[in-house]
Amino acid sequence: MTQAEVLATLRAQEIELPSWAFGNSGTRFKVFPQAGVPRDAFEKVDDASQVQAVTGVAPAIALHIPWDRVDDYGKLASHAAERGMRIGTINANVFQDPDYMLGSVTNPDAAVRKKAVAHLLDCVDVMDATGSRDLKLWFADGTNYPGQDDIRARQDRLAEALRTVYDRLGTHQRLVLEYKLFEPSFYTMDVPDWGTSLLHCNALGERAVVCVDTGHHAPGTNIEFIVALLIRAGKLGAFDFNSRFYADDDLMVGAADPFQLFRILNECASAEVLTPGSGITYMLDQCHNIEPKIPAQIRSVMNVQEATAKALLVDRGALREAQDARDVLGANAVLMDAYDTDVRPLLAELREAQGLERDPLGAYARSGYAERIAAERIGGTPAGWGA
Ligand code: PSV
Ligand code: MN
Repeated sequence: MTQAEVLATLRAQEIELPSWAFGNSGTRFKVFPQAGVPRDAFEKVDDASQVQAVTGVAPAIALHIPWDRVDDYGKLASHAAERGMRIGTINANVFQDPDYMLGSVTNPDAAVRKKAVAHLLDCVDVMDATGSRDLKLWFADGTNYPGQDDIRARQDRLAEALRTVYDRLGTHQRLVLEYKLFEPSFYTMDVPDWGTSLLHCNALGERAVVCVDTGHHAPGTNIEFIVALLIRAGKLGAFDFNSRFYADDDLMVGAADPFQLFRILNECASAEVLTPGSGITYMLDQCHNIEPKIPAQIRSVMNVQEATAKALLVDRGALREAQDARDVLGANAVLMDAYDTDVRPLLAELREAQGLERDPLGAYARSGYAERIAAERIGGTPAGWGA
């Protein structure tokens, strides 16, 4: 790939921001509130637009319903457009209502299942109003004790609910099914892994695709292998990027293991699926509990960009040659050469060429936005994920 092609791909890449990253969040021990936190989805869009303003590659914000419930979603979409943003993925939330203690769409009680499916269908209505393409489904559903419920029956209930939702989608819309190894259910999750997600997506049809949340695997899992398989099957729909040290830590992407992020993006670069035409949504799914939220999102976007730039710099010709020559060390060296490249000057040049400042974090700090929202956003209820 020539330098011009590398820059063009980096320019075209889009990284979607999660609305919930801008609200207050924490652990089950404590939420430490921050000054200037948005009170509603409109203010979350405002904050997200600051990330876009200094990076130029983050033009979409994902919503979580009902955390981001508003009376008029069309108005929210216009508000976003006025700020150079669009509404991206709609994330359904069927894990915070007391009725869902034993599951939502897999609950043994048909009335609870019906309520959960109704919410998912409401989310498709939201997509119609915002122009969103993707409905992202993550289910906390599962069991805590062996024998608690019938594993196969739960899969049947899940399949039935997914079918109802899939059939409601418009022809341009997609169902994106996320998996998670454990938590909050500890014995079985109903969608614990990529295989389960893929089985359901394959049964549903072409517009059902898998979401890989990087924090949702056992330690040591080779995530890039999963990514390669899903790309090969045409079933990788989205990433939820974040970092984990221990469980689903939701820390900034690239903070815990930048080399893993590079290896994942290397699979995407080698398959040439880094840009929006690929149908893969590159999204962050993070919470900033102790760090300032807007700079943390900027840092995360930069981390994805840096790993992407390194992946694009892999000399594919030299790699193929080394692989064909059975040159184990040579092939590995080609990859490591790219990873060891300092791409920060290249990205600074890219920004300059786009009319942006070379240093996004500095640009944000100098904008005075943080001080302004801290002074202006007084009163109201700061947004948080504990809706
Ligand atoms: C669940 O852990 C998850 O990764 C899902 O994507 C949720 O929608 C998101 O976190 C936000 O809590
Ligand atoms: Mn996620």
